[in-house]
Amino acid sequence: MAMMIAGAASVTEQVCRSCGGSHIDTFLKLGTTPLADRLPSSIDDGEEEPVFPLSVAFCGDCSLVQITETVNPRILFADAYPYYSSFSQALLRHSRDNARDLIERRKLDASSFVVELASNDGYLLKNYVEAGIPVLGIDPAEGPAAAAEKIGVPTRLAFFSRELAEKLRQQEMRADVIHANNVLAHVADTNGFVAGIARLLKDDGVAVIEAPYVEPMIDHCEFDTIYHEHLCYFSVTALDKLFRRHGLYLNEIKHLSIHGGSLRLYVEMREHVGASVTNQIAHERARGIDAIDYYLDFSATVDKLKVELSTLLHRLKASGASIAAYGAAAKGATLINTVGIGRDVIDFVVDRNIHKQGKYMPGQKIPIRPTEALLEVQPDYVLVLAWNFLDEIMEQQAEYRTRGGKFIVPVPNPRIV
Ligand code: JHZ
Ligand code: ZN
Repeated sequence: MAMMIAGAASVTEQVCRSCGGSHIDTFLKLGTTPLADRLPSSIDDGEEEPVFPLSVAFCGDCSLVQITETVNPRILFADAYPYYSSFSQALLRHSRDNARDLIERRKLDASSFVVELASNDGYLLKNYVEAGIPVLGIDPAEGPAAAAEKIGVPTRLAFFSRELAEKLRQQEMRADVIHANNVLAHVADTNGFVAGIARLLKDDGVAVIEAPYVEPMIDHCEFDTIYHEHLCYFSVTALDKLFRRHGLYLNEIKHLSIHGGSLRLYVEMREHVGASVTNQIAHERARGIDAIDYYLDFSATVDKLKVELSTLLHRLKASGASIAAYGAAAKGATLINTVGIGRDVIDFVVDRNIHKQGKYMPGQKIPIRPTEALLEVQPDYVLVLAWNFLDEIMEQQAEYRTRGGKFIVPVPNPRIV
């Protein structure tokens, strides 16, 4: 099973990250790409950007979809990690509603304890702090963790693991609620992370976990959400097996529209599996999501999208149009590097995240500017790299559109809106 790597920059896994089985079949190869959240500070800093293979495989034993290369997490997350959750209003609303719902449903108060794994800049836990509920954030990325502390969210600068859970438990810390949003797919030691959750949870506690769902990723050709940070692409079938291995039960799921289609998982020590879970597992079986065949066309679909997008952009460019892009998202790095969209096509990328502005997109080295640049320059088209926040972006850029600007949405099929 996937264990990490003392000094190596990356390792190629030979067995499944979850079950350890050896029946893993690669069904998509995206070549080699640079790291999606490692933004160069200059066009030519004399330093070669490291690239790593990006291939996706299916485990015939436990159904888990996963990439085969594991990049050292210290390289991925600790060093100048630029992702801050709080730059999307939609995400902040989504997180506040989640916290309020749990406070009410679980009757949380000043005697409760809420932990978030990968708490980033405190975007979620701040809602509990405001309600007077004790919290602890755990996150290895220095910048976001410091931002969380600044707004009053106590944060431990660390990777969560089985060992850390053990330490916290020795200090009498056990959680009523453990949040883990968009992190389960990111950890190299999948089993250690889940075992840690089992150790830290109170007997009647609940882990509330969000992760992108593999079904919409395949059905809507969201191949750009594949990058080295995302080691796993979960189905309910694969998740159910993963949790059971550690004495945890996936009792309830909710479907969320965030990030192109995600799942919210309610995981507990006590088994009382609800219809939302059994129905979804039956659905996955009926659609074949638990078998390799479902994934076999994906590579051809991705190739078709790549050609269509590249053709569209080059046609617009040849007609004299100017094109910028919106969102220096990690998924944008996969898109531009696998399709081959460079500075000859895109003049600049805009992003609200001040930690990304002034830097460059990985690989293609397209400059990242503040969003105000769209009205200053008024490019004819804007390729939306953060298409998962399309509604929020369109609303915010109403003036750019009124002046005649148009958006290009890359997935599931390139289209102009
Ligand atoms: P965003 C993130 O991936 C981070 P990314 C992470 N890799 C993960 O697992 C997935 O989510 C699920 C900017 N923006 O969040 C902010 C604006 O400028 O879709 C971001 O830089 N203006 C851990 O990076 C980027 O766009 C806006 O109005 O692919 C969005 O990136 C909004 C809404 C966003 O995902
Ligand atoms: Zn497996």
